[in-house]
Amino acid sequence: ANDKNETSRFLGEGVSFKAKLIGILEVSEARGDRMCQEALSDLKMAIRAAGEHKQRITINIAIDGLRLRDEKTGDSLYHHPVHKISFIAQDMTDSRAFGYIFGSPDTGHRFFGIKTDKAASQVVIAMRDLFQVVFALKKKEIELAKQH
Ligand code: I3P
Repeated sequence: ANDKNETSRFLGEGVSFKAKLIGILEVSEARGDRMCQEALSDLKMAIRAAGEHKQRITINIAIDGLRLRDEKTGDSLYHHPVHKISFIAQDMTDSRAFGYIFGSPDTGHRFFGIKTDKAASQVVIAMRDLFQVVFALKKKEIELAKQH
C-alpha cells in the first residue's frame, strides 16, 4: 500500500519545486562528491563574474525522470531519465544548492548545478524516493517477465 502511495506522487507531472539554474558543466567522471563540490563553486563563480541572474526554473520529478522547465514560459529545457542520472550531491557550503550528474560513458557526463527556493535536501530526498520507486517498478517487471 505504501509503495502505491509513493508511486502515485510521481505520476504525471510528479512533484515540483521552484529553483534556479546555476549552470551546467562537463565533468570527467560519473560520480564524486569532491568533483561536484568543485563544479558547484566554479559555476557559482562564473555566474557571479558574468553579473547575470540565474534562470528561474521549475523542477518536475516524475516516473519518466527529471524535467527542468523555464518557470515563466513552462518550456521544457532538459529531460533527464532516471537511469542516466549517476550522482546527486548537496552543496556542503549552501543548504539551498545541489547538483547532479547526467550522462553516459558514450555521451559524456554533465553536471547540473541548481539553487533551490527552499532547502535543497527536499529536492534531493524526492529524487532518492523516485529512484527507489523506479527501482521497485523495474524489479516487479522482471519478476513478472520470469513468470511468463
Ligand atoms: C541576489 C541575492 C539573492 C540571489 C540572487 C542575487 O543578489 O544574492 O540571494 O538569489 O541571484 O542576484 P542581491 O542581493 O545583490 O540582489 P539566490 O539566493 O536564489 O541565488 P539571481 O540574480 O541569480 O537570482
